[in-house]
Amino acid sequence: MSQTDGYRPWEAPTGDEGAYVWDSIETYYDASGQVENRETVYDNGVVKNEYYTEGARQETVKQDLEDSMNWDSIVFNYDENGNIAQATTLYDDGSSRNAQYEDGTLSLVVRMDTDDGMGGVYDWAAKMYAYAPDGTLEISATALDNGDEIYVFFDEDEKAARIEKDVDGSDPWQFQVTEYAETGPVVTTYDTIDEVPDVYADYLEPMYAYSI
Ligand SMILES: [Ca+2]
Ligand SMILES: [Ca+2]
Ligand SMILES: [Ca+2]
Repeated sequence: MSQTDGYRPWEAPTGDEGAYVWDSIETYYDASGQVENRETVYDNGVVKNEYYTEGARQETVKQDLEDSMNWDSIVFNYDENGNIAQATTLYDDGSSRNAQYEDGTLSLVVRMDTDDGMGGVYDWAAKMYAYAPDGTLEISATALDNGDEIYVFFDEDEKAARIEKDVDGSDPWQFQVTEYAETGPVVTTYDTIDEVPDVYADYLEPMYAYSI
């Protein structure tokens, strides 16, 4: 998330109504004069509240009060250096996205489908994306509504392997491993996790273990 959707108070123009996307900015200070809370109201009805403790940014909450965005709220949390540590989005369709960061770099994203007891909005229940320290996608995992799980391993952003775990018993194997070799995909099936090569098996944990 960039800061281009908002302007700092000292950037606030005067006598230039309507030229900026925000409607009002109010800043509150603690007894020692440090910023405690800043509330920005945008023209589209989005309200952003930034909270500070002893001058350090703690949390930012954005709310889509006039329903002009496809989400309802986004909450950002920060680490001790002021870098973004976590961002949680609740979408209008009831699904959610939680992004976790290490030293300000995206490390993990967990998407959860709407929990309405009827399968939700999508044909999956949860998705996970794990990123390498350099920011490239390493593994994605999807838990389908039928229980089956699909893992995709990436190598420098290229799809390297796909593993399907049969949970609903519709397939004669438990694991189907597709490796994308230069000569074309190579498919191998396994009956138990013990037969799956360690390079993959080590990551085939129940994906909920990755979520917070
Ligand atoms: Ca909305
Ligand atoms: Ca679903
Ligand atoms: Ca299946």
